[in-house]
Amino acid sequence: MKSFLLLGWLWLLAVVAIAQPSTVQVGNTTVTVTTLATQLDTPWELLWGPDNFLWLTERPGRISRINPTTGEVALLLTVPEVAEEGEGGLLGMALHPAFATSPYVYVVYTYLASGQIREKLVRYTYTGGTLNSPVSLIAEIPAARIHSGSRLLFLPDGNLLMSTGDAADQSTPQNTVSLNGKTLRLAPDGSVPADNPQPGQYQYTLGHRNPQGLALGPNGRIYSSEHGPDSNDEVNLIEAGRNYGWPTVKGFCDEPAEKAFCTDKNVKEPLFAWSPTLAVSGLAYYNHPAIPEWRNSLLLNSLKAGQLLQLPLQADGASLQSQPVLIFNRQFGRLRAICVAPDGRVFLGTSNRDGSGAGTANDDQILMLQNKAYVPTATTPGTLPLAVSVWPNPATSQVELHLAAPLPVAAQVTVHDALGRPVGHTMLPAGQAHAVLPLHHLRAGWYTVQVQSPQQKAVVRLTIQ
Ligand SMILES: [Ca+2]
Ligand SMILES: [Ca+2]
Repeated sequence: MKSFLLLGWLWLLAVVAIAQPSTVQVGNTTVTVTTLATQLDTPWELLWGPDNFLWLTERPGRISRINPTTGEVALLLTVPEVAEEGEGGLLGMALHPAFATSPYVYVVYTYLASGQIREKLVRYTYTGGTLNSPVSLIAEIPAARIHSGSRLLFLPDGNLLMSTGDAADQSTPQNTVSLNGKTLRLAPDGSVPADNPQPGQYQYTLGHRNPQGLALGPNGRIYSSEHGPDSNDEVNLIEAGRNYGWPTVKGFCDEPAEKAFCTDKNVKEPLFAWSPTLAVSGLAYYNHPAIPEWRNSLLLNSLKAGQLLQLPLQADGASLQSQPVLIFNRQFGRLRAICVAPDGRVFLGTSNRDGSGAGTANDDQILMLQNKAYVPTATTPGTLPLAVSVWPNPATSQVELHLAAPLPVAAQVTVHDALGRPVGHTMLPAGQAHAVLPLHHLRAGWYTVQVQSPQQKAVVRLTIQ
């Protein structure tokens, strides 16, 4: 009876601890951590969708949308073929960048073929609130209970990156015929882009062990995290055609046996390496004014160490500016999934039910990090709403912008893509209420057009076909 009561109290304390937001101090900024969703199982990928919902994979095979305000989790599909063997299961996910007109959802998972663990990349179509018409783009990739990767990331050029692990076979990463231990680059239809480093091959980089994070930075820079063996977890800058060393090289080219290989194979050294290892995982790029201390930084989760780290980048993004900065240290257990919302909030997924963690009644959880004191420009007191329309909408090669009345001062017109990145800019002169914006350089998809003067602002949604 006593132990029952004690357990009851512990449970209550755990719920209270979860329900109340905690804070972490980041320089001058107080970041509030709130639990958005609970009782998930090993969230693996977390994305901010163009529908302003979070998109989630859970390793047993579920794909869901999460309302970022209420935390309601709406299941879209349980992928029937997923085999959650060891560290495998449903892993990375990416949404087509022109989702409004090409509503494709890409997922990578492990499955069983004749009793063997394999990995495949599958494209679903999002229609009618569910996922239909699976098309297998790359299948029969050797996999294992460990080291199967795998993250997906769309590049600014419209192609898709997929990272793969060595599948516990160290002969694969340096074998250019094998799809394992690589970063693969493919067109959205699964074909090999004509400008890949090796003609006719998916291979974009080689020499990887077990990639667990993939993120896009400014100027198209690509960052990846991967697990080392007993030492040398790495964060790498991914460059076309480069060799990342595994299994001959661990971390930097600093041992005699590594140096000759590094010279011979033009090995790209990591931006940073951790020994002992942390089990680095989800990786994201942050550059929002909401948490100014994190601007131009990578945010990196870790499983074993349970840490969230900030990796400040140099202005050109090619190296780190300083040592990693510790943000969380085991407060939430194992951390894996991460994404940054266009409004500067950060969402994290715990990974306490992945077989290596303890797990509480609320695990796994989605955590929301935000600076509640941040006031975005759009609602700054004194900024008045502006009446703006765009025509046609959807548009193709250009769009006409109309203000209800001309402004006494010049206004900035900025087009942002679905992820909040500026992709076009023009100036609307004082006294003018009409402008034509060229769109031919933009891909089909969802965008916003922002018009801003010192006192007034408007944001309208634009679809490009
Ligand atoms: Ca390496
Ligand atoms: Ca080394």
